[in-house]
Amino acid sequence: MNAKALRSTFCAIASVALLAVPALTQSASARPRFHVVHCKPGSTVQHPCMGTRGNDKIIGTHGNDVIQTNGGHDQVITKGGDDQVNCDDGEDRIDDNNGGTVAMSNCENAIQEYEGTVTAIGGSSISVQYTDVNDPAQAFLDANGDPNPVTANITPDTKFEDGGAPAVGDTVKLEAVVNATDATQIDALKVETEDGSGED
Ligand SMILES: [Ca+2]
Ligand SMILES: [Ca+2]
Repeated sequence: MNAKALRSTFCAIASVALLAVPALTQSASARPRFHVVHCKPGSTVQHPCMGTRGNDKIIGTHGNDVIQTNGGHDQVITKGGDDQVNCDDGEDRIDDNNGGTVAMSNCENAIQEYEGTVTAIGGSSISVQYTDVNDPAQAFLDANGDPNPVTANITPDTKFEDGGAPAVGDTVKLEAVVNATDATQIDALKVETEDGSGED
């Protein structure tokens, strides 16, 4: 191979490398802000399905899973079966969207969801007569005498979506966490007013 051929070979390789660089940069910037963790069947207490230290979407199997969230704000989808979810620091959302039971430990900061009708609202609290709740909400209710309506504190961090604060009689989805200093109280994180148009 003479010098000219060598140079043209080098140029060809260099152009390929230059073309490849923008593609790599693009895929790195399109990375999602949370990690998706797919659990493998057969997780145990000794070998749980482990989230990362950051924010994860942890997807269980249809069977029994033992899931460790491992810090961060995680969304856990247990997918049925009899599951055990061990929470760590951070607010975790736990959805059991296919029946079965979910035992939770250390999940005080799991995000509770209540869907129902506003029975009272003021500057410092909102009460909701619920018809549907998620597992963390049910665990809180069980530990506090099953109040219905349930009352949540409105804090400076409470977000009102879809047109601001609701009125008495509105259908809402309330998301709340246990109060940091009083475990018998919950703080509203987000109140979403349902528009009643059948959108679901
Ligand atoms: Ca995590
Ligand atoms: Ca499961």
